[in-house]
Amino acid sequence: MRVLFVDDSCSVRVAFSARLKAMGHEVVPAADGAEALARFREIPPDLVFMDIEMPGMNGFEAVRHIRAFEATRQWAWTPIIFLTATNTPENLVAAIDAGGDAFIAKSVPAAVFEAKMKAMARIAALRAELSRANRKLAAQANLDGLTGLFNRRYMDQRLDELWAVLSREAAPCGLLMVDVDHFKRYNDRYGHLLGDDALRQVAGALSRVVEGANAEGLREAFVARYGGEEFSVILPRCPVKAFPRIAEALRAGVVGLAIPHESNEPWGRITLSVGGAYQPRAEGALAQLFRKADAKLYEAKRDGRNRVEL
Ligand code: GH3
Ligand code: MG
Ligand code: MG
Ligand code: MG
Ligand code: MG
Repeated sequence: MRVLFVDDSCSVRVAFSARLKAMGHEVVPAADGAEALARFREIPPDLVFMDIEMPGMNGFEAVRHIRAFEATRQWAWTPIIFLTATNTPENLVAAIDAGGDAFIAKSVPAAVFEAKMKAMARIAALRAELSRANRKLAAQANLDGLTGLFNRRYMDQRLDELWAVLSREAAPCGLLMVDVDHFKRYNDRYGHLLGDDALRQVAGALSRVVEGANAEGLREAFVARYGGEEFSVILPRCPVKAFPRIAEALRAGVVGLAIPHESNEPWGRITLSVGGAYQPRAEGALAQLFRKADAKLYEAKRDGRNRVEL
C-alpha cells in the first residue's frame, strides 16, 4: 500500500516509516495538516495515518479537509487511522466525527500494528478491484455490445453537451446517417450470425474512416450505432470541404470490404446509403439536423442505394 504518514515529530515519522517499509509498504511522510492535504491531493494514498496535535492545522481539521475533497469525487473514501499519544475517549469521538475510521495509540505493540495493517491491506485491495470494475462498467454502459461502437445512449448524451458548446461558438457541425442496404435480405439469405458479423465489419470500416478524419485534425468526430443496421457519424467543427469527402469515404470503405451480398443487386456485395446534413453554424434544435439527414438518407435509398445524398 501507499501510506501517507502524518506527524509533526520527526522521530515518530522515522520510526513508523521504517516499520511500514519493513512490511513492504510505500511511505509518504507529511509534517503537518497542510502538507498532509497537499500530499493527499497529489498521490492519492491507499491509507492515511494521522497525528492529532500538530502546529498549524491539526489532525482533525486536516481530515475534515480530506473528506471534503473526497466528497467531490464519486465513491472516494480513503481509510484514515488516527495515531496518537493521547488516546482519550474524547479524542476518539472527535476523530470519528472528523471522518476518521480507526484510532490507535502510538505505543501499540508491533504485532498489533502489523495485524491492523494486514486488515487495511485487505480492504485496500478490495477497493482497488471495485474501482477497476466500476470504471469498466461505466465504459461498457456507453458501448454497443455487438459492434463495440458508442451506443445510442452515449451519442444522445454526448451530442446534447456538444451541441450546446457548438451553438455558443457558432461552430460548424456535420451529421451523416448511414444505413446498410437491403440488410433484411442479407439476414434472410445468409442468416443472422453472418449478419451480425457483417455489422461488426461495417462498424470497423466506419470507425477507420472516422479515426482517419480525427487524425487529420477533426479530433472530436465519432461514430455510434444508432440502432439496428443504422449508424450515425457526428462531425463537430467539420470544415465544409471535408464533409462530402468523409461521407464518400464511408460509402467506399464499406464497398471495399467486399462482403458478398448476392441479393443486393446490382452490386453483389454489402453497400451503404448515406444521408447528410451540415450546418455551417450550430443553432436551433439538434433534432432538425437529424430530420434533414434522414430525409437525405431516404433520397439515397429511393435513388438506388449505395450512394451519398447531402
Ligand atoms: P433498406 O436498404 O431499405 O435499408 O433495407 P433493409 O432491409 O436494410 O431495411 P429494413 O429496415 O427493412 O431491415 C433492416 C434489417 O436489419 C432488419 C433486421 O433484421 C436487421 N438487423 C437489425 N439489427 C440487426 C442485428 O443486430 N443483427 C442482424 N443480423 N441483423 C440486424
Ligand atoms: Mg503531534
Ligand atoms: Mg434501416
Ligand atoms: Mg437498411
Ligand atoms: Mg429500411
